[in-house]
Amino acid sequence: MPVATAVAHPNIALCKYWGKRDRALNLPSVGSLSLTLAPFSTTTTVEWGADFDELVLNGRTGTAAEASKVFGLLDLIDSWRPRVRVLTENDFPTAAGLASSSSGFAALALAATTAAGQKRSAEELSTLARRGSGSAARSIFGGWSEWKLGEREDGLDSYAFEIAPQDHWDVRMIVAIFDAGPKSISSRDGMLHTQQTSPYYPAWVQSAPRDLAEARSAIRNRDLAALGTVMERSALRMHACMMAADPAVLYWKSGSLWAQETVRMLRDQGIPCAWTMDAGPNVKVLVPAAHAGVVAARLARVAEQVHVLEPGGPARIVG
Ligand code: 2P0
Repeated sequence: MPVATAVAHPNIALCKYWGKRDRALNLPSVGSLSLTLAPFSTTTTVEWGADFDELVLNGRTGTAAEASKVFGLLDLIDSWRPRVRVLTENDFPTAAGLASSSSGFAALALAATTAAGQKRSAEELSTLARRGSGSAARSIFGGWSEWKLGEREDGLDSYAFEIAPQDHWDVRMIVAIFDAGPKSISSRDGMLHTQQTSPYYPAWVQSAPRDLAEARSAIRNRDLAALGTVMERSALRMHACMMAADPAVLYWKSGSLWAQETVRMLRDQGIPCAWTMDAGPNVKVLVPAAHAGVVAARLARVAEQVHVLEPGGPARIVG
């Protein structure tokens, strides 16, 4: 029976994806840009041919909603597929705003196509992973990647590409966890609700292209001050847009604000660093590797957990 195992790393967006122009094809309303991070990873094994469709996620049977997303993606790979067994493990908290769906669907797309005997290009894998979860399009690549908005109605030009490789810039992303539990509202529901009810949504969509252009250039120049300005602006605008939804989508907790203030204070003391936040209260801080220890120690005074992550490699087959 054909079996393949793939590993992928999660990514954290520096220019955020929030909102869809096509829900069925999972096409975004804005382009986005991210850093893929190690050592956090998802390892997924796909057995292409089993007695029944089975999803085991971190040692438990997947819920009906999880199974429908996973097997839905496998149907796109082969509509005449056999029954399939999927075993997937995250070595970090699931659904805590740490982008577990990004590594999860990237690993699934690669493991499943390999087990099915299909050879796909990185672009094709990214397009496929996007159908499972938007942010997964970016985790096919290591280092710094951008997910193109695309123009086509069929979405075939909406995939990610590498802006700069894993070893381009010696930075760290420090993840300060203030709540490792599942989020109050999923990204998928939160973004749909924001799109449908926030009066700021059109402004968010309009402002995104400039952020992307500035972030690309800051990454190429390894300019953390310039990148920091863009990443904080993108995160603040995304959250402002959510907060203006009706009712508000509010992921922040008191620790989130404390971490943001701490980053500003460290910057005033001459340490280059910048924060971002996703669909959860946890704060991620980008910092040159040489300053990571100081920043992590400061965040550890209040955060429940602090993880120091480094640029990771692309999704890959390991067995
Ligand atoms: C991002 N997030 O760019 C943004 C920022 C969260 C905040 O992508 O509906 O799980 O599966 O495409 O990719 C999280 O949303 O949403 C996300 P779907 P996804 O990383």
